[in-house]
Amino acid sequence: MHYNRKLFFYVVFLSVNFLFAQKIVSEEKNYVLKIQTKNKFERTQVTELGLIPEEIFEKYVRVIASAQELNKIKSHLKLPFQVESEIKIENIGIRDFPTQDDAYHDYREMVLFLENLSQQFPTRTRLHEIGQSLEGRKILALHISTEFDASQSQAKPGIVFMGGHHAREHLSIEVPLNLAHFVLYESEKNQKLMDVLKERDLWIIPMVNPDGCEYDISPAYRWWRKNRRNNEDGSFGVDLNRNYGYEWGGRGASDNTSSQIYHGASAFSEPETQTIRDFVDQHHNLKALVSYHTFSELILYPWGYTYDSVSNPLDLKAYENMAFEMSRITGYTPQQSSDLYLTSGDTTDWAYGQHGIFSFTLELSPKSLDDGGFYPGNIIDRVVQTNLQTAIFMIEMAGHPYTPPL
Ligand code: 0X9
Ligand code: ZN
Repeated sequence: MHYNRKLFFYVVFLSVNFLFAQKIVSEEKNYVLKIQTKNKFERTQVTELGLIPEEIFEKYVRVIASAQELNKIKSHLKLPFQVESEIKIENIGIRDFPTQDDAYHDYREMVLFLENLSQQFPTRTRLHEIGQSLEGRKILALHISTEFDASQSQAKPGIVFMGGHHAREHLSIEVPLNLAHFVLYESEKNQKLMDVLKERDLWIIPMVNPDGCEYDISPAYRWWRKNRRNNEDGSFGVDLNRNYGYEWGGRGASDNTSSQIYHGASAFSEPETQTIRDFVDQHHNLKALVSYHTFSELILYPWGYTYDSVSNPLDLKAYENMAFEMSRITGYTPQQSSDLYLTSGDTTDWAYGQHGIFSFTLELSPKSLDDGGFYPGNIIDRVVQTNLQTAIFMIEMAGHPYTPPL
């Protein structure tokens, strides 16, 4: 809460169109660039430079670029955009989460949290290791149900909440973790919630990318996004949210190994996405999926790989209704993913395209980089509070996605 985001930034220089800079930047530093773009088509062109428009405004986007990416842009002869400013991001040399962010769970704390919770509720939960990351960390799924025999639990509509695809998006882990805690404790005293849960099969996978999440916080925040695949050309990491196997390798993903949106050597090349694929493939009752990310306060639904809307009009209406209701609760903006920019190989396109599961990407708080971006300080309680009701709404909707509640 006492965190001062300005610690992270200092302005290095301002310029227009990069006429300035032949000086080559080095080291493991990151930069915030402001790139003039007017619409989703131009924003997709930004992704073709291998960059992600993290923040979208009417006339420009802001992206985070590594020193290497910055050098590449500078050597680009004919950039289609004006690049306006450059802010260098300073790392702070602290191990683990810094004191002001103690409330966030690192990998070990996340494991303990889930183990404790499942011990507190032995009849209502099972904790599963559904796979392992590249570096051998467990990918855990907490099953909250009244039945644990697959034939019985899978007779009920299922929903899965996931977090931590992207390493630096730590708040996306806190929301599903706290959601698990909340529904278990709250339903003990709230009969209405208990009645809803009895009719659903609920799964929580809070940290899909444990290697990246650990790497991002040690020895200091690194603004890391991908997993920790050694690409064996000096670069590391695959963007797990470009590695799913639906329209894999299309626009909005990069085949450049050092890009932040590198899609991997093939669809599902990564153990982390294989784990989610296998989990979803094996749970035929899943009707809804929520993948938490940060930041920008958005509610996104397929498609991401094309500007076209989903073709089934009933599905489209259901998506719009659910997104609208979630936006009413949270104040977040509902839109089709590709209204932002194209992405291919993300979780939600695959889950919907392959399995027909109603799938949403929730970009949590804050709204902007100026409010702290990926490292907003301890806003966990507020963001969890805002998102509990949306999550419970989605748990309810998993049973009747085409019929809004009265
Ligand atoms: O680019 C992503 O993977 C997601 N945003 S994030 O800043 N968390 O990385 C958004 C995925 C949704 N798809 C599209 N915007 N097309
Ligand atoms: Zn993300």
